[in-house]
Formats: sequence, structure tokens, C-alpha cells
Amino acid sequence: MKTPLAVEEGGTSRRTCVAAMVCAAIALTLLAACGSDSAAASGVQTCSASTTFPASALSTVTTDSGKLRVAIHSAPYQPLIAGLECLELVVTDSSTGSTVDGLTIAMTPWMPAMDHGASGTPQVTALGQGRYVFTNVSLFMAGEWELRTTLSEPSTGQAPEPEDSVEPTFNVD
Ligand SMILES: [Cu+2]
Repeated sequence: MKTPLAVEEGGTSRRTCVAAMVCAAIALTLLAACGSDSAAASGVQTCSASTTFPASALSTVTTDSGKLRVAIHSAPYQPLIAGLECLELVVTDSSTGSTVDGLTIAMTPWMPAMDHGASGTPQVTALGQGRYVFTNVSLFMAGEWELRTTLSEPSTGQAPEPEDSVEPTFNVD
């Protein structure tokens, strides 16, 4: 089940690729140009796990099970623009409001209109107090992206880990 949510309304300038082949070419170009300090050299803002995120959330969504609330904050740009972004997820229990730590969280950014993912793998750092920061979220082109996210509770022995998910959608300018 996809979670409907308010998508940033200012996305009228979003561009779309004419074909998936164009996207693939862009992705390969970005991968090739992924020098260690190219972003700093060009003056592009960067982010890390220690970045201070905006206090107000870009969006807050409820997981498919209804058990968890996930507030999503982004940096260096909120709303999102194409390029390397970091995302802070603040996870709380829907019924109690308490923050939830100890989850195993994975994120796969996906561009549904063109059936491709990001040009890198997001890396997660758990900071406590329900905060999980993803770095290297490479939303390399403008358009609509899904953040396909799974959240697993710690294993309790023989039973499979209960897995929850949420797929918020954002327009990237
Ligand atoms: Cu694309």
C-alpha cells in the first residue's frame, strides 16, 4: 500500500526525461564524475550524519502497519532538489508518541515513471532518540521519486523479524 501524502506543490518546474535511456546515461555520467571533492570544489552544499536538519518535517507519514510514524527531514535542501541529499527519519510509535530506536532501516529511492533507482546506495546511521540519518541519497534527476523504506524490529529469536514499510513520494526539483 502506498501512503498518500502531501507532495510539495512548488514542483511545477520539474523536468522529466524523455526516455529511460537518457536517465541511464545521466546516471552513468554522475557515477563517473563522483570525485571525492568535486562537490566541495564546485560550491555545492553537502551533508553528513552530523548535519543539523530543519526542525519542521518535509513530510510525516504512517507505515503500512499503522504502528509507526515517520517524520522526514532533508538537507542540505528542503524541499528536495536534484543531487546528493541527506534524509533524517524520526520514528515514533503511532499510539504512544515515543521515539523508536533499534530498528533496522533500509531505503531504496525509486523513480517510478522511469523504473530506475538512485545512482548510489543510501547509508544509514542511527543516532538515537528515534533518529536515523541517511546519507548518499543520490536523487540525480528532477521528477517524482519514491523513497521505498523498510523498517524491521530487532529479531526475537526463531521468529522472522517483523517488517514494516512506507513509500513516501516527493517531487524533486
Ligand atoms: Cu529518471
